[in-house]
Amino acid sequence: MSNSTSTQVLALGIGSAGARIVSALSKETTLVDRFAYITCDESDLESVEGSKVVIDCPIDQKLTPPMVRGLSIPHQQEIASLVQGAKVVFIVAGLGRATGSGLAPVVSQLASEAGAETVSIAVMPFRFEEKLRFYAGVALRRLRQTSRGVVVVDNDALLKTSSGATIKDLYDMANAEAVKALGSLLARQSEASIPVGLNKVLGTVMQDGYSFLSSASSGSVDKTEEALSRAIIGISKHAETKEARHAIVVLTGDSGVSAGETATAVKRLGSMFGSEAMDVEYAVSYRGGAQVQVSVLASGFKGTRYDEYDPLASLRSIDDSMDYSIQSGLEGLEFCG
Ligand SMILES: Nc1nc2c(ncn2[C@@H]2O[C@H](COP(=O)(O)OP(=O)(O)O)[C@@H](O)[C@H]2O)c(=O)[nH]1
Ligand SMILES: [Mg+2]
Repeated sequence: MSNSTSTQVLALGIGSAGARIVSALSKETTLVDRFAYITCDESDLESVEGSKVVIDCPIDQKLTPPMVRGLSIPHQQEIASLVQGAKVVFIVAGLGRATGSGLAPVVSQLASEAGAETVSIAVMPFRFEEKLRFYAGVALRRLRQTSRGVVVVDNDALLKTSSGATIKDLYDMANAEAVKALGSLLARQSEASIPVGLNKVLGTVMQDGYSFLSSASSGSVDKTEEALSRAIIGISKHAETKEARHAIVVLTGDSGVSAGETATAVKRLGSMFGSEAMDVEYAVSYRGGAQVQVSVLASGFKGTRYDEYDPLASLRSIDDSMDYSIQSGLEGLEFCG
């Protein structure tokens, strides 16, 4: 990697999930230079540091993604100045509710127009959130149109267990896993890691189709093997694994992660995906514990099973421009921003 110091990398959290994940990521040592947040709800940003844009939203109505997009119009200049100067913008949002689904595609478009390479990281709804699937599917498709790369993260795959947990526990658990995976992928060079570097991450995700990021940990005898296969199973639930063309595998453990284990993981990846021609990069971080966490970022998937969430996806004739809606009676808010 030759130009890491001159590259301005921005991570932008959108909505409640996006803000929490990016804020947690900001506490890790990574290649991200700058952190920023956009949301409708000030309480998302209480303990968050960095640039912030809060969209004025009515609190007495159930918001929808098109409403939030409409309400964001007066803030477009502010949003554009957040992304100003960034060469690479990672947009992180949970999809399925109003803010992330509504704003992530707009922000990704603004960032792309400002000249940044834009990669969106889409956190998809839990299985129990069936009602959120429609908006999540629509937003994912829009992100694909407005970003150079889209990385799909499945909320269910981030959980080790859900029995007896509160929603806050689920979010905390999922965020810890997501941040560990993103942090290891975007790790800086240090004594405790052999990072993969920004160029390879971007080269992997800036491809046609979708990328998936999945991770799993194991402490068993065959921990690398077991974690690796669980991470791949996480992807196989939502995509056709044999479509994978590029992959990065990151092993995070203690100083006992051996070269042999790493080599085995790299060698076996192609056959586990059923895609022998896949090109594989790897990285190792020795800052973990006795368990091994394996993160797999794979790209080249032509579609995802989330497309089934979006009944419009199959109707090619439909007008596909982004809809902005402004509630009647709310037009005045446009000028309060
Ligand atoms: N992993 C994770 N998912 C979250 C978190 N908060 C919300 N979600 C999920 O993200 C999706 C969108 O929710 P949320 O971010 O609250 O909506 P928004 O604020 O309107 O964008 C839903 O599927 C939530 O279950 C979080 O902190 N971590
Ligand atoms: Mg919210």
